[in-house]
Amino acid sequence: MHVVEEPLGMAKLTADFLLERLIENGVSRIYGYPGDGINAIVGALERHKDRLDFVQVRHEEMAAFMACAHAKWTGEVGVCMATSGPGAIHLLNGLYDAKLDHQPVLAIVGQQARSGLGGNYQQDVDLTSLFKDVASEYVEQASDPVQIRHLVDRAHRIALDQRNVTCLIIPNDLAAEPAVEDPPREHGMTQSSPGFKKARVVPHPEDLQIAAEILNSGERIAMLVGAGALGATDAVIGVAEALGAGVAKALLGKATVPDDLPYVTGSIGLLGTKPSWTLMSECDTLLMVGSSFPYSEWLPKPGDARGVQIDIDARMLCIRYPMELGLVGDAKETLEELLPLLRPRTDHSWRDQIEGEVADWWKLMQERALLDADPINPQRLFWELNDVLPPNAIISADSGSSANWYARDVKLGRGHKASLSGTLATMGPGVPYAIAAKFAYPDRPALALVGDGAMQMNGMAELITAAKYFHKWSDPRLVVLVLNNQDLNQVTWEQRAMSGDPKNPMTQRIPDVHYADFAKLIGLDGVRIEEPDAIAGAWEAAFSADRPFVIDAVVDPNVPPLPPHITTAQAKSLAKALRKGDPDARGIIAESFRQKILEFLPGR
Ligand SMILES: Cc1ncc(C[n+]2csc(CCOP(=O)(O)OP(=O)(O)O)c2C)c(N)n1
Ligand SMILES: [Mg+2]
Repeated sequence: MHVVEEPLGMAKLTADFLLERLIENGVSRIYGYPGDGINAIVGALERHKDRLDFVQVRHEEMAAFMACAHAKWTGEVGVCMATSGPGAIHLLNGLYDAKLDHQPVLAIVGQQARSGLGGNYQQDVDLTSLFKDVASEYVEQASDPVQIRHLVDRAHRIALDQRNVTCLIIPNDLAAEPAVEDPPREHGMTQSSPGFKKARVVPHPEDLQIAAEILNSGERIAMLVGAGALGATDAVIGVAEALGAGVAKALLGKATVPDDLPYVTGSIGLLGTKPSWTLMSECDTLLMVGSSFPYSEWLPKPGDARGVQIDIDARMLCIRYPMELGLVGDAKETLEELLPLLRPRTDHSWRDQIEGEVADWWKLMQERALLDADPINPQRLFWELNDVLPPNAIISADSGSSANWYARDVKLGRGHKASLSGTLATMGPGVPYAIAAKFAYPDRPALALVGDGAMQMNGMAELITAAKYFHKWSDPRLVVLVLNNQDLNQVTWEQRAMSGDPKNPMTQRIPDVHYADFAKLIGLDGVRIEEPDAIAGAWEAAFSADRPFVIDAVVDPNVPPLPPHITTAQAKSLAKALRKGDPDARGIIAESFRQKILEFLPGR
């Protein structure tokens, strides 16, 4: 340990230096929750509040979701902070959300005093082991104040470079010790500095040439773009137009290209569209960019298409489809270098076929959305949203049926940002992601599309955070749409279609809560709607409100959020579930007929 000569009262604490070093690394906001494991850091936050924002959440998991969302919305490192033991444990699910979606997040957690560690002391949890998996790139427990400088520099840089979670564990007694800002220049010391500049990563010219040859020899090209292509809108469009390709979007890449382009087939997979299914099953060449879309059964049959993949991370290459060529590269830069090598098409028949299917699909979406249901057809909420969605809105969805309708019905434009928990697919990020959007861009409207289960799990509590802070946002609009179906609907449907089990009310039904009344109770605004004619007025009110606004929409749980292509096995399971006494069988059959779902069933 290092003896610091200054008298204790005058010395800068390690906690102060920790925050200063974060600031020096570019951090301007921490999402967190206090506790005595981080007492000294909490004290130091007050001394640095002019340069470092602290956002107090209701639950540490929400702080981690917000840090993840901060990274998604801004590209910067999201930082969250929690106390030792229980606080640290609460962070985990949000950190896994970041890890699985490849987001740079730094978690700072407290720990018991070094003197008590290993002594079965209160709240003494082996945090290094606990975080070893989620923060596999870098997790370190400080044992000497002199480490703080390089721990912060490295945790921040590694998070950015690896697009992953890092974690610093700071024992509470250490944080209260005098800071050591400059390690002595002697053996055993390390002299670090902050800073990170992204590299320009492009494949070798000869490999781009091979990619171009494969793509040029194809006649029916499908592109699949994901989160890695989010900054590459024009490059994706340029390549798609040169190749006469259709473009499908993985869910995390929904904002990559605007939905009003006639050859954009929209989402893919279980939550996807029929044109994306056609695109993948009939293409002869697949170009996949910045996506780790997991479900290989929605990609071409192996052998049916030649494949080229571009990803910044070689670990994500060639794991979903047997690609002929996997290129390590940044999406935008690589596509820009590829473009001049591509042979522009003269035959437009493939593009015409895809565009025709896309146009028909949008018509079907509108038809389905406007059909009656009991009482509100959830699709209609999402369809009508398209008329009022501000062009600069930031949109989050949750895991549940909302993800289906978000994926299929919502039309995004160039100005939108949009995300959800793509790979972990956890419930609960909808509201915290929207709150993080408001802190990152206080002048832009945010919208969360969530189920009533997620709302009860954590969304309601986190509305309290919105109520606490909205006066700080120059544009106070944060809209939360709650799909009040009194059901854990997505799973109810999965049980029917995958296991052949009818809805089990004991596990699936959830209480009716008046979410808009709750919003009003805590100083926000909202409306409960129980009929389709009220939808337009509710959106209007929400987007012209002077504070966060909750739309509690009572929707029909029997509108099937089924995939655009149903296998025989799924259809049989569904039929079995309905025969086995599903309490909602009648409503489901009626809705399925109306929604023209049955036309997709095999044998029809
Ligand atoms: C933390 C967590 N628990 C459970 C699940 C499994 N799950 C996925 S969607 C879902 C239902 C969500 O219900 P709700 O929020 O009401 O949305 P709905 O599908 O009814 O619209 C459940 C239980 C999950 N993804 N994450
Ligand atoms: Mg629900």
